[in-house]
Amino acid sequence: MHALVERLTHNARITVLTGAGVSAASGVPTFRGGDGLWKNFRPEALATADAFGRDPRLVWEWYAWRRSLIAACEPNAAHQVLAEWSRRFPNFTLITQNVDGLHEKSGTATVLRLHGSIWEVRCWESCAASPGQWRDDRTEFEVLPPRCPHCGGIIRPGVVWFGEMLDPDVVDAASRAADCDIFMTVGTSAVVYPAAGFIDQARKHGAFTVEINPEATPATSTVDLALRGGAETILPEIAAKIGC
Ligand code: BV8
Repeated sequence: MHALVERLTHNARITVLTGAGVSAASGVPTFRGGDGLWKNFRPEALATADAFGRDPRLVWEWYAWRRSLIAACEPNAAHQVLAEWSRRFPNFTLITQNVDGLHEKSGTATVLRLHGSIWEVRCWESCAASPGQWRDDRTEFEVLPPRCPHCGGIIRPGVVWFGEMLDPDVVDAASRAADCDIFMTVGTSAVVYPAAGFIDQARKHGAFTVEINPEATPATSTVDLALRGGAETILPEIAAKIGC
């Protein structure tokens, strides 16, 4: 831990990549943890355009379930420390795979959302009248799948599904942020790409790489420091040692 603390200086370029584990202590189910299953469907089976095309009602039931669950969750100590660091460190970047919006809710200045937001939607037909993507905070829906207010067709969640391209501007910004002094990967199983690839990019840039996770991942053997435990415990410990 000391090797990390001594490097967390005011002007250090610090980049943090987060996954579902950072929201676990808030009560948000992770993807691959035992709690990630919904009606025995593996998330990967539902989070695809094919699954939506086949049965948009089923996929929307899953997203409505997740929305109602996430709406009742509050940011935890891990989110709060990262929000504080986003204010204190001038060269701080947060990259997240999470679509739950808890980093934003905890006041994190800038969040690079690799996989979109569960609180945004867009028209499945991409009708001309509809804006690209728009905010939609509903947790209750009169009808499923919900309708596009512009064309009467159906809308889809504003997330990036498996097999779909990520927003190239967000990927570019994340790649630039991987060129940093300290790169921390927090609460991710490091199996989904291109997200997991940023850990290696940072290492190749010579960053001091750190993993925070109660379990080992494919990234564990590649990082300079692996801290075993919950993000909601370890991040406040680090914050206490650096005084912020
Ligand atoms: C694409 C949004 C290109 C939806 C998500 C290279 C190699 C292999 C495969 C691929 C590759 N490149 C592309 C692929 C295919 C695929 C992929 O990576 N597949 C994997 C499964 C092998 N990638 C894609 O499809 C991506 N698109 O590549 O497009 C392309 C090119 C041409 C043409 C078309 C396309 C799109 C990927 C994005 C998919 N969308 N989410 C939604 O949320 O509904 S991914 C989703 O799953 C999450 O966003 C997240 O990214 C991932 C889950 O991972 P984690 O967040 O890490 O969560 P997980 O549950 O797995 O782990 C939790 C961890 O936390 C555990 O390690 C646990 O120990 C730890 N933990 C638990 N408690 C705590 C904790 N840690 C700390 N504190 C705690 N308290």
